[in-house]
Amino acid sequence: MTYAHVKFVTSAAEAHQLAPDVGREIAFAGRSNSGKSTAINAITQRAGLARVSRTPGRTQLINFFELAPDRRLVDLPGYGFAKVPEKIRQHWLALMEHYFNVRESLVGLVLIVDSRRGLGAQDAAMLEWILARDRLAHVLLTKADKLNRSDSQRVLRETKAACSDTAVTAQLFSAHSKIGFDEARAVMDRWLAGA
Ligand SMILES: Nc1nc2c(ncn2[C@@H]2O[C@H](COP(=O)(O)OP(=O)(O)OP(=O)(O)O)[C@@H](O)[C@H]2O)c(=O)[nH]1
Ligand SMILES: [Mg+2]
Repeated sequence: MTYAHVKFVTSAAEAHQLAPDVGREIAFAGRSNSGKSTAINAITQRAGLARVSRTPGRTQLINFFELAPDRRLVDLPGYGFAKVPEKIRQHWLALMEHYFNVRESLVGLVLIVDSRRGLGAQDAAMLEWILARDRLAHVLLTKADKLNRSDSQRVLRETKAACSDTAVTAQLFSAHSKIGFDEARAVMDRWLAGA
């Protein structure tokens, strides 16, 4: 799969605005500020494709990007930001539930986890959600440049151990230090291959 021709398709704030549900797509989910948009930009080598925010919780839209005809990446709105008003939190929950329940083209979830935090309760709930729907999941432990080697290896080990009775895989990633791009693309290529 080549990522060079990626382009923005559409943003959805409401359930009826999702891109057509055809082909295969991979969703990126994670806490606010975990580095979802940055990871999409890094993997596709397109700075500024997905908007990177300094204000956590800013992306409240589902953003669709097309890699090739019927092959998409999806940037989901982040969770876990304490200052989000209850009304927005409820809207987020309803939109995510709808997306995961109806989306037939969804093949797998790339779960973005800040390596300094490790897997949290909401991340684990997200993995359970996706596994219950028989989809694949891969964890990117982002901002690995912020940890030394032994700490990053420990987080990777702990994450793998936490997922050991599932098919969930995990790796270290850093957009800033260009760590893990090829490994992430290899997983995504496998998921996107096929009819
Ligand atoms: N050091 C370092 N910082 C990173 C890395 N990836 C992302 N960041 C920083 O983390 C912050 C959040 O990145 P985003 O990509 O906007 O995170 P997000 O998960 O899309 O955030 P929301 O859309 O608000 O949920 C930004 O200030 C990024 O520059 C990385 O690999 N290393
Ligand atoms: Mg974002």
